[in-house]
Formats: sequence, C-alpha cells, structure tokens
Amino acid sequence: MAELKALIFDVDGTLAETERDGHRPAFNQAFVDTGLDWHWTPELYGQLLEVSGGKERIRAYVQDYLTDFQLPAGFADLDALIKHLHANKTQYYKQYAAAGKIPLRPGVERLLNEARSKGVRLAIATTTTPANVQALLENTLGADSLNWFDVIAAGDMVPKKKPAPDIYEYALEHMDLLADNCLAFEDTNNGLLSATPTGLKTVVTVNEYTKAQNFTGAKLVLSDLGTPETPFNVLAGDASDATHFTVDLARQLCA
Ligand code: XBP
Repeated sequence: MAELKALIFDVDGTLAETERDGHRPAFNQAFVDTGLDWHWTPELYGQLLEVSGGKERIRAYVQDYLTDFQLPAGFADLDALIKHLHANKTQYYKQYAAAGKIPLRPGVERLLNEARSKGVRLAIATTTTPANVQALLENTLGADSLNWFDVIAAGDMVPKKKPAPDIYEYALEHMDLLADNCLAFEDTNNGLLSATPTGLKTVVTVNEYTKAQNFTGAKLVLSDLGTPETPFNVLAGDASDATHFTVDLARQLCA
C-alpha cells in the first residue's frame, strides 16, 4: 500500500481552460501586433497543440503550415521572430489572467484547499512559462497561493518538454518523493505520456481540445474534478462511489 503524499498538477487545460481562454487569443494578438496575417482558429490551434511549448508551437507552424514564409523586416532570423512573438504573447496572457478572463476549472480550488488542510503536498509540472503560472495562480487564488506548491516546475526549467518525462522527474526530485506516493493530474495525451514513465499514476480531466485523445494507461479519466453540486462523469477507470474528486479518492487511487 502506497501512502499518498503529494498531488502534482499540470496547468494548461487542467487547472484552467487556459488554451481556450488565454493562450490562443494571446498568440493571435501578438501576431496582429507584429504585423503578421496569421490567425490560429480553434480548429487549427487544436492541431498545433500537439506540439508542447509556445515557442516550439510557433516554429512548428512556420515549418509545417506556412508554404511561403518570408521573415518580416526587422528580425535577424526565425529565432528572433519567435522570441519576440512569444514575449509579446506572454504579456497578453498575463493581461487576460489579471482581467479575470481565465477562471479555474470546476473543483480545482476545492481540491487544492482540501489537500492543504489534510497535509497532502502540492506541486506543479507544466510546459508553460513560469510567468504564466504565476499570473494564473495570483489572479485566481491570490498571491499567497504560489507558496502552496512545494515546487512549480515549468517551461524551460528542463531540456525536453512534454511528452518527455523531464518536467515530472524534476518535480519528484525537488520534492524528494517517490512516484508511488504521488498522483498526477493532466488533460492531454502528451501529459499522460510525460507522467507515466516516471511511475506516476495519472488522473485525466478532459476538455474540448483533448476529449478525443488516447488516455490508455491513465488511472482515471474524468469530465472534470466535479463539485458536490455538479458531479463529474467517469469516462474510464474506477472512481468507486465518488461524485467529485476528493483526497479520499486520491488516496484510493494511489494505494
Ligand atoms: C501546455 C503547453 C504550453 C502552453 C503555452 O502546457 O504546451 O506550451 O500551450 O504556454 P501544460 P507557453 O499542459 O504542460 O501546462 O507559450 O508559455 O509555452
């Protein structure tokens, strides 16, 4: 029997619908500001999300989707353009978070607070930029919430992004915990592929971008974390008789 000691959360799509409410509009605004006629529709963005990392996603778009790309004047090379676009986009993401446009998903705040009250440690393992994590947490849970997490493993802190396991290995190492004593929360196949090789059991909460993805190997697949008033839907796995995600359910899944 493995004792539950920590919950490790992905951010984008798991804590909040950030791809829909933050990243995609922020990317598009950065393109406009830079004089590019690029526009990532929800459908195109759903395809581009196969590539983790905003900078990597822009590069993949140029290389795989644009046939007649010409470097705009004022940029020495594609790296310089990507750096400029990503920095601009991150500013817009932070603005949207500060404006309250990126709310947490159902059950997230409740579960975080229940874990804290019961001595279950918290961590984040995300591909997104650390500044985005800070903006999201501060504007949904308050500035002190950054201290709720033993480690916020994010973005370029590791050499390889999801689906590589690096970010989860980093989080486990910095918490000095074994995977058996932790549970990961994800929303994508890339995230599941990142957590699983470390030995972590993963709970998936799907969203519009990811609901058709392959979650073979997940411990539990849910519509969302649910609330006492609005139960979750169990899409795969065994949630016992739970109607929303609790520390008790986490302990059962971790055992
Ligand atoms: C999701 C990602 C990130 C965001 C964009 O991260 O792949 O790249 O889409 O954020 P996760 P950046 O699901 O691991 O939270 O532009 O800052 O990369």
